[in-house]
Amino acid sequence: MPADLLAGLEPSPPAREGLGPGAVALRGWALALVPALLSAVDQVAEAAPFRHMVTPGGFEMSVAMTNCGAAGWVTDRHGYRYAADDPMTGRPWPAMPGVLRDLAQAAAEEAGYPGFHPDACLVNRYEPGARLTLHQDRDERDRGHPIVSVSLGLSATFQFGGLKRTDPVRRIPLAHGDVVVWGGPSRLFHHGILPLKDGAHPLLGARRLNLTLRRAL
Ligand code: MD3
Ligand code: FE
Repeated sequence: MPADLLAGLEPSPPAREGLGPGAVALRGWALALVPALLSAVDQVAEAAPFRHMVTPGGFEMSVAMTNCGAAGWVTDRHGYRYAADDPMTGRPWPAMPGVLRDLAQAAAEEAGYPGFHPDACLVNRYEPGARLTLHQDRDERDRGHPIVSVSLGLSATFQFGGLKRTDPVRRIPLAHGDVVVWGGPSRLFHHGILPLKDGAHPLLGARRLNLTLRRAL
């Protein structure tokens, strides 16, 4: 059957895909903005380089991180927290580029969370083997605000559990251009990223970037 006839019969992929209570995937939503997003990340990393932070337990994270916005997420031997200054440079984190702020606000609205104004963006950089063990995001002051995530580069397997660490975990692929809005009950669900598999993305090579836009303060 010709493709145009099939297109008339088959529903196009849904714009909004529910992943859990209050969690909405907008697949490919950031694709048109990729060049602007990548140059925004380059500009941020020039002022605040990617680095491997140390957990309170003394382990160096396999994911390299930087931040932009009024506050940035940091970890060291003293704990996890948001800080106004980059501990590596002693200067404030670079300002949040408008393209990030606007994308996050529009995605949150599309997912049913109008009036989202992020003040922090954590940028995670994965190379093959890098992973993020199951955790909750609970360092933000008001966890009633959603978090917007944007995935770029190599695909990763996201683990999505529940409120309890021992709740069953689903595996969900996150691909280049995918935007997910995590609000409601899902906002406090455990989640992680399995070790990144080797590969070559046409734009990013053997890398994955994940941007999370947050209301931290
Ligand atoms: C569900 N980042 O930075 S993005 C993190 O791909 C983090 O780098 C992962 O977990 C990454 O904290 C996952 C998807 C994501 C981000 C934040 C969440 C899912 C979330 C917060 C609450 C619930
Ligand atoms: Fe997280």
